[in-house]
Amino acid sequence: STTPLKVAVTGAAGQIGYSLLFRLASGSLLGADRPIELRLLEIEPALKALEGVVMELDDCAFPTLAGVQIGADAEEIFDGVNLALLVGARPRGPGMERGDLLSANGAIFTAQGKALNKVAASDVRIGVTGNPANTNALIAMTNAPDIPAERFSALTRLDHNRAISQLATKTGASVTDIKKVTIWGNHSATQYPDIFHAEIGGKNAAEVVNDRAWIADTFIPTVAKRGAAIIDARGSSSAASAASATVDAARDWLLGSAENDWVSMAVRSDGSYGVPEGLISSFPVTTKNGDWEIVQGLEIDEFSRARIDASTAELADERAAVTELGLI
Ligand code: NAX
Repeated sequence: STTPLKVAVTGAAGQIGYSLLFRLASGSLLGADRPIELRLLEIEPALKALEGVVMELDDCAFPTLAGVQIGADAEEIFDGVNLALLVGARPRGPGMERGDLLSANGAIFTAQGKALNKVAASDVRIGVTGNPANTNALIAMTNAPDIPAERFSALTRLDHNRAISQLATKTGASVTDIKKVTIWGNHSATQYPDIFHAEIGGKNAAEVVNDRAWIADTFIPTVAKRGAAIIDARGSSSAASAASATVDAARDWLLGSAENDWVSMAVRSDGSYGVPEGLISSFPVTTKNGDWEIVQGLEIDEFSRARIDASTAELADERAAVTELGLI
């Protein structure tokens, strides 16, 4: 199609935005033949910086970039969008309690959910990157009653990609040989990166690794705490890798996941694998034509069960907290 895909990005002047916009505009999402129109949302004080970013986008003369609109009004920016990437969020400031963080973000994601509900295109897909991503997605979804719940997802693709990379390094395999890695639960330190169903060159990954202690004591914590390690080394949180994962997730959602593989996406639980219904929790999913389906029938042993339960219990706590705050 030559009709531009209208893609909204929130928090567009932030550090993820500085990488994400250029990837989107250069054709990483749908290829070089499909034009893209960017709709960039920021808060008032960041609009001047965003104008600078748009000057740079102009200066790239991207053939795929059909237009850019910026603003601070969600209803104007989300008007007719086919894809909304909700990246902007309120970071935890000094002395901020978890409740403060949830209410600050609740204000953002209730308003954006309502605006999307009102003005987005009927085929809209919404991906939430801004933290706490799962619960922000739950808030936006609940505040957009006319948009089907399965159009909302939160990003765990960065964790998924991190898991693939760690596994490749450990085994000497190339990343393209590694399939069927799963991130379960929350995009937080409680997440469970699962390689018991993963494959390396067609063989079971856990058997190839053949080192339970490495899985439990090195692999899982390295993936789950990678964000903190990046902050420690770089002095700021993951940005280019988060942008890259945001593009990967949106591309696979719209165009479909690879044959004989799956991806990790945090989506509304239907109760599969004992994950409480209604939580936005990460699952192994296949995607096709803009729809996702949770991979069924995987055997979950005690080791995995305990870790999935711990992460989904944290999500249930977050849901209880935002329910109490009246955000959903
Ligand atoms: P920055 O602080 O650099 O940028 C965030 C931007 O959002 C700012 O420019 C701010 O003005 C804007 N913003 C705030 N409220 C807004 C609103 N109501 N409407 C529109 N824009 C608004 O953060 P950055 O490093 O870009 O990270 C963005 C979010 O991604 C954070 O919440 C971060 O925690 C989260 N991350 C999520 C990851 C994931 O895998 N799900 C990984 C990377 C990242 O940590």
